[in-house]
Amino acid sequence: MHKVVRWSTVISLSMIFCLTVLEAGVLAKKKRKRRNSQTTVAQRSTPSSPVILIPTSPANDNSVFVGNSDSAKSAGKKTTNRIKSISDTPNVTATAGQLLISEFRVRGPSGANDEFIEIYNNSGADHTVAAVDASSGYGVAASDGTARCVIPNGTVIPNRGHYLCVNSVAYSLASYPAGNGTTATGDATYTTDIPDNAGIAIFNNSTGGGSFSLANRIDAVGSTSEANTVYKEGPGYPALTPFSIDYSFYRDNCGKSGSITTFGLCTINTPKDTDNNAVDFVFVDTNGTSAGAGQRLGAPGPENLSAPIQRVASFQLDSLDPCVGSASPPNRVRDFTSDPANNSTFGTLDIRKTVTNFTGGNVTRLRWRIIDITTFPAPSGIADLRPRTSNAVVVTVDRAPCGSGTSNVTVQGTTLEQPPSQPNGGGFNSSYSSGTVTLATPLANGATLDLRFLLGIQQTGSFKFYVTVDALP
Ligand SMILES: [Ca+2]
Ligand SMILES: [Ca+2]
Ligand SMILES: [Ca+2]
Repeated sequence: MHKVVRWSTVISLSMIFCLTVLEAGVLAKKKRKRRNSQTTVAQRSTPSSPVILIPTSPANDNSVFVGNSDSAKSAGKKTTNRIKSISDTPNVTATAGQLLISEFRVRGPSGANDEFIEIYNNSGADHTVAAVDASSGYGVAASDGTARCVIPNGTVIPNRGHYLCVNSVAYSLASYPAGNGTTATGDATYTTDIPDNAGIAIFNNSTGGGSFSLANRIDAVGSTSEANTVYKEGPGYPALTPFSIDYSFYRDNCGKSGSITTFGLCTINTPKDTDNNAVDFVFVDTNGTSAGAGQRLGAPGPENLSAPIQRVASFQLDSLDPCVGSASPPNRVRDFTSDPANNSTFGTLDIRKTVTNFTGGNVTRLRWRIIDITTFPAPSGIADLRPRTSNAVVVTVDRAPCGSGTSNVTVQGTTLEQPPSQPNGGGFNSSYSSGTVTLATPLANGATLDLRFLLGIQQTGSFKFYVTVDALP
């Protein structure tokens, strides 16, 4: 039903690339020392209105990205030097907003039981689960008042880490990549269907009954058709027509509520919780289906305890070739070859970057999450981009000191992570893996990786593309 693929018009491309606050400096003062990039951010001219269209070459590079030099480096040092406390403090029960339902669905291609509920640690520190009462942990319940999962007392959810609760009757995303040799299997499972559009909440206890109350609620999400206000925040997300599609609702982690047409930097890079489900959650599916809660191409990305963790502050993303602008080859390459079979009717946009690890230690797993993009169904004048898998290429670059000779470097490809199958290409909330970073071949602290992000173009126009980085030591 609802086919996504509609190739339209022509215009060209321009872009915004992103991650946190990053590469902003590159735009305004690309040849200045990295040290200055952070301060440049505020001064740089952001495309709050659609960028000027240029017919043949993508100009107006507003690439933003992850990590910034000084902050990244200092973050790495702090990590290295931190002395762990040896005092034995009691675990403290999570309060409202410290854990979030960060992504979920209550139906999928395998039917009504193809469900998952992802919990995110938003507390700013590792969290050890400790029920407020004598019960066994935190209950994750649907609005029928029945717990589907309990996160057991003593479970440690790392800062910015996740816990995944799945319906084992029909959950279909267990093979989505997670950590090293692990996939997105449930940390806990259940077998009782959650009705379409029913609310879900996490409580500070698993006692249930009257203990599943507003006062004991840590977070909730429900639709406009959910009657029990304990199980939603605000009026609720727009109720869905229950199609069995590969969809999810995930929390906005850019600050634009999933808008395809809003340009400018992302204002956040972690899940948003304003206690208003209608603006905090973004609906995506792999066909760009209109199901009642907004329409945008994208993919579910369930994350469990083993999944890599967002480390934007500990990486720096620079242009592959620092001696030319980030919108110019070899940093950005526009290929006009039409390739409809690969969602590239108007060719491709190839973005090349150099990432530096400032985590303070080895990185053994690296992936990139798309938090903002122009994609289907973009209106005329705005690019419809389709993230796709790429292979390694050898590229000639100039590097500091500029003008004193070139060298050839291998730019590693990135893999669009599946399942779910993304025959139309990736979109919002899809992820790319840097497959050369592994346990056997880690990226050392201070080391760099040259990599590329390949985007098919189904409609030309102004564009934006922002990612965050997830990593494991
Ligand atoms: Ca269901
Ligand atoms: Ca909340
Ligand atoms: Ca997720």
